[in-house]
Amino acid sequence: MQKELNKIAEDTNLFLKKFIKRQKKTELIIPMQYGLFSGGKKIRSKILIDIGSLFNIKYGTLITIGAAVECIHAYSLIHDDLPCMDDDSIRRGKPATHIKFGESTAVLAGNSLLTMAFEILSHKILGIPESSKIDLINKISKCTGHLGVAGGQFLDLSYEHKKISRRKIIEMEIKKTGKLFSFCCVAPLIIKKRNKKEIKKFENIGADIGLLFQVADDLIDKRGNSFIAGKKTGKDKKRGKATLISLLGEKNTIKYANYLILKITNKIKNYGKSSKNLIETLNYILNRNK
Ligand code: GRG
Repeated sequence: MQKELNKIAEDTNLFLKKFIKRQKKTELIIPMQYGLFSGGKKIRSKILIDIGSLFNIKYGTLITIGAAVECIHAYSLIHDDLPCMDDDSIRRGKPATHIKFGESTAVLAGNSLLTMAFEILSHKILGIPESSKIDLINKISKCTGHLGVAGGQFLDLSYEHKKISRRKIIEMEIKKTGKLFSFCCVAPLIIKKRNKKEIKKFENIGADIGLLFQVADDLIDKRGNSFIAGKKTGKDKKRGKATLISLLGEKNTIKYANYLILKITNKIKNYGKSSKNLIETLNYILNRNK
């Protein structure tokens, strides 16, 4: 699994470096590159490739779409670390972007990475029909805006130090973390112009992957090693974050995570033997330590 992730990271970074090289240089490029190339598992791209292989989408096309997703992901991490958000100084084992370059530069580098994602998806190098590009851009916009990642982050911040129900925590985590995974799960179906019902099914799979990912992230925060994780741990309790672990306890949350893996497995097992790649990725997500 690590070897595959390294290969995806290498190919994605190569694509992004070439893409950026073609552009006119500005001073914002340096902090943008810092946020993009400071590491990162590229797990969202891996999910995209796992699902894309079920629908026979070319690897190069998936790497390009994944690069756009990684731009949005890097942007969300830069902004997440800002003092007005989760106020973190270390990310991926290095000073957070605002620590290295200052707050205003970090905000603008983040904004520029967001728009670069749309630039990549609308570019001719994507190699898919224009109508599919529009559908992809429409979907990723919905997944990242107030109905998705930004909306989820708003809920996450507003739930601090409050008693929040399981239903509301799940809704918040699906938006904050799940929506970008949902995009990765439906992008191949959008390209193949599959029907709405099947797209909805894969959107829900993405939401469950997001929940699983967030449970693992919360476990790392609770019991992980900050050196290995590359970020401060033990922060959720201090900030009074509403998490499934704080509500259900560690044991029940791990049970819930295994239930999510089973639920996703049952939904994808009829898609041929490549579906085992996705199941392997899900187990990696739950058992990761960074
Ligand atoms: C609209 C995209 C967008 C952002 C603005 C700041 C913000 C609103 C949202 C924050 C969303 C966020 C950081 C959710 C947490 C998701 C999460 C657990 C991220 C860690 O992902 P990894 O472990 O990171 O894949 P690496 O470093 O491996 O890339």
